Amino acid sequence: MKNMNSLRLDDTIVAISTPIGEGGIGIVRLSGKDSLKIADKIFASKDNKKPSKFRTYTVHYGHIVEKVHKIVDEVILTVMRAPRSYTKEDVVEINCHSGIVPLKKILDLVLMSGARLAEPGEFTKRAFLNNRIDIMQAEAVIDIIRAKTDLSLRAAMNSLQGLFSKKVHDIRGEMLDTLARIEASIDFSEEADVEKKGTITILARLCRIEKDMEKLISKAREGKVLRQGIRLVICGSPNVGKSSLMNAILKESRAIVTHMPGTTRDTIEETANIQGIPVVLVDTAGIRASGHPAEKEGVKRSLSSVQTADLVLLVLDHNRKLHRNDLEIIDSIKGKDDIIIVVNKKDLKRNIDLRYAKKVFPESPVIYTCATDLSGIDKVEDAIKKLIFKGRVPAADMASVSNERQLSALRNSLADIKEAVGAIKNKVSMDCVAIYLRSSIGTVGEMTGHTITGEALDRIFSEFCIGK
Ligand SMILES: Nc1nc2c(ncn2[C@@H]2O[C@H](COP(=O)(O)OP(=O)(O)OP(=O)(O)O)[C@@H](O)[C@H]2O)c(=O)[nH]1
Ligand SMILES: [Mg+2]
Repeated sequence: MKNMNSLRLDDTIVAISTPIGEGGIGIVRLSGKDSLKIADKIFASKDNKKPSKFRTYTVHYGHIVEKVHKIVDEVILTVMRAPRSYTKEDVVEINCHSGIVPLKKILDLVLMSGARLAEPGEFTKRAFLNNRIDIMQAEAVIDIIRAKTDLSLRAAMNSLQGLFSKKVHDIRGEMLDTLARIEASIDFSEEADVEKKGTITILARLCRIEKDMEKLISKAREGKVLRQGIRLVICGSPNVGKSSLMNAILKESRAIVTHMPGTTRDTIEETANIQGIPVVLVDTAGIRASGHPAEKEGVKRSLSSVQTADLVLLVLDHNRKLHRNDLEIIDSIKGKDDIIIVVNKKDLKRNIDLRYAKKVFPESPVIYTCATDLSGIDKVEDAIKKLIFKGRVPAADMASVSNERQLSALRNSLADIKEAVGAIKNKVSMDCVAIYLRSSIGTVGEMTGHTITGEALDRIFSEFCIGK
């Protein structure tokens, strides 16, 4: 079995915790009950003191030695004793010279002295299994490592500090209380009057839980954006200025721009930081009927990337009447939610009539831009932010990150709460309400880690890098 070790806590793990390559320092990290004993075997200092005698959170200069006197590297060793360490176990960190040779050598020595190579994310997994952090905080650690913008980073830090998970725990607590009440009412309610009162209170509680969950889900959706970013596809007829807009938003000339229609033939992706939100911009080939096979393929790719977009910039030319190509594009993206209409080349004379586009997308903002002198680009950015957060820009200190797993657990859990509310309103038996509520509690438990399976844990931690 692949992850036989993954739930064991009785052995000592080790990994190189810094990226491999030529850098200033490299760190080899150990965690587990034998960490200090192993360090004793390989660390030598002038005063002959052994790491197992070091006080916690102290730093010591010395050498890593192989077979009594052969010096491997000059190091600084840090001891962090259980339970006040990253994993809640005894942790030893060896700061050595970076570079693959000394790092690998020290790692091998530690392995030969009785440690086991850590799996990716296993240090963080131990912090979870030893109850220092919950699963949402563990996931936040990945997010901190991968944060693409300042706002993403701050949000991930908030998650790590437990702001988001506290809300989820609170809701779960409410659910458990309510379940207890329901169970009591099933057992004891003899008198009709008492039963009716009890039902009203339970209904009120469930409705409050439902509201709280809805709020949390909208926050989680914003959190998912901060974590993963959104895909914004720029589409339109040839030559309207799509690539110029992409470059303007990126503030660099990434995509080739020429006066020839049909310049872009493949989709180009680049990540931008738009007011703190990581946005993957996708420039596409202008959509038109073409006989050229490369262009035809480009058009096909444009249409399919529009389907996977979170947000679409529909680019039109201020200087030109709506053309058959434009109309076809408008019809092909009909029904997508988040569309921003960008009327580019506003520096040129107005020939466009927007009535049709406005009729098809009555909710969409219309923004006039000139990609060549950058005017209006900031308005496009504002519109993107507004659409993503539905008008409510997340306050940096409130935002937290969340991922698809958390979001879908919240949604499933809410669905059960809604069933429970419906069951009470339809006077279905309390037993049935309890079943829905139990199921909902189980799903929330997957988020907090109360009812998570070993397999799900492995999936979460497999996202980590080695040594974290
Ligand atoms: N006057 C004016 N010209 C612009 C503006 N934006 C782009 N252009 C010019 O329009 C031409 C086409 O621009 P591109 O950005 O290549 O257009 P595109 O939509 O990517 O075109 P394809 O890749 O062929 O589909 C270039 O000559 C640009 O310099 C603008 O706002 N005003
Ligand atoms: Mg182009």
